[in-house]
Amino acid sequence: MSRRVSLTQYLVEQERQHGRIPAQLRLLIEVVARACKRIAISVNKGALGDVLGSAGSENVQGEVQKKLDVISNEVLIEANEWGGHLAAMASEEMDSIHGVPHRYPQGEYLLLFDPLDGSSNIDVNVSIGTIFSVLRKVGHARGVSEEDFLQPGKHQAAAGYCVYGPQTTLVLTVGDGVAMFTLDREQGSFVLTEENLTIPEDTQEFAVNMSNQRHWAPPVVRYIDECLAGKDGPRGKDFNMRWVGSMVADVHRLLMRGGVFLYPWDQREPDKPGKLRLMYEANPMAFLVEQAGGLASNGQARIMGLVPSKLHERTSVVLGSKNEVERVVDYHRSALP
Ligand code: P6P
Repeated sequence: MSRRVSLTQYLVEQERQHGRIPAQLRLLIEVVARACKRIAISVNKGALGDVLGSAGSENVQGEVQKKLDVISNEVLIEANEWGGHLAAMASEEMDSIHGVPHRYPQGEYLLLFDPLDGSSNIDVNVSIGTIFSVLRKVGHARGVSEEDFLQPGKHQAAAGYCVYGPQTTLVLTVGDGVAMFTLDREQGSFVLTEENLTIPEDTQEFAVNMSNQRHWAPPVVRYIDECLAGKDGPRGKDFNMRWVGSMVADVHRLLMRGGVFLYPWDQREPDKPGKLRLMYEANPMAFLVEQAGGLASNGQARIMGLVPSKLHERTSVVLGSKNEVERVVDYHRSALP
């Protein structure tokens, strides 16, 4: 079997051929990938290591932190502080940004992450993952503030996730398509297993938490009802449903075989635009999905066009196969007064 291309070789060749991965960004991606390998080791310990259960604390979202949430966050912080590629980091698990300590050189990038997405699945051995987004620090003033992070997703320099499932898989974009790397545990490195991932424009599979159905806005009720009506309904075809409860796992599936993922606004907390976080869940996934030929919307507007007003802002999410997302957006548009 021919030798597989490692993540390092892929990044070096991308830089040589396309000049899209400056040295600092290449280092950032390699450091994040190495951190994901360390997180995978902790995740894979399960009951054999002191890593399951609650950490006995809450995060800024008011959610109970799992031990692995805290461990994963610390792994990413420690791995990224010293390399000179970052100015600061932001995490779902931290109230405010984390500047690179002054004893280390400052870099030009900002790193945002959900260190372990899908925490409710940790203790029941269902796939979870790390999501990350990379922005450039605008301006050259020394020091960094939360305002430096408040950029629309279309300004991302890179985005990706690592899913800790039957395989440990890193999926990455730097704005030139989507590549997938699988962890070769014998070598201890990520190797290229898919390049130019493409999402089919049509699908017969949707992902949504159906238990929220009575709370949705009419356009989402209409879209899902038509999917459920199947071939005898207005869509003229049957649909399948999947809901893992880990965005990483649900998005990975639709990147691999098509599908549409929805976490829409609902009336339970009408002032909240949605459950998922814009900057370190929706934006990185939207970048990957768009780079794979799909669409990512909040129901009315392109997710990557949204200008955030605060770090932990939430959004409604509809993303995946182009023609399905367009249909959901059309239903929202035709429901307007
Ligand atoms: P629910 C995990 O907590 C998460 O943020 C996403 O990964 C996932 O898609 C969603 O929430 C699941 O939410 O309400 O179905 O538990």
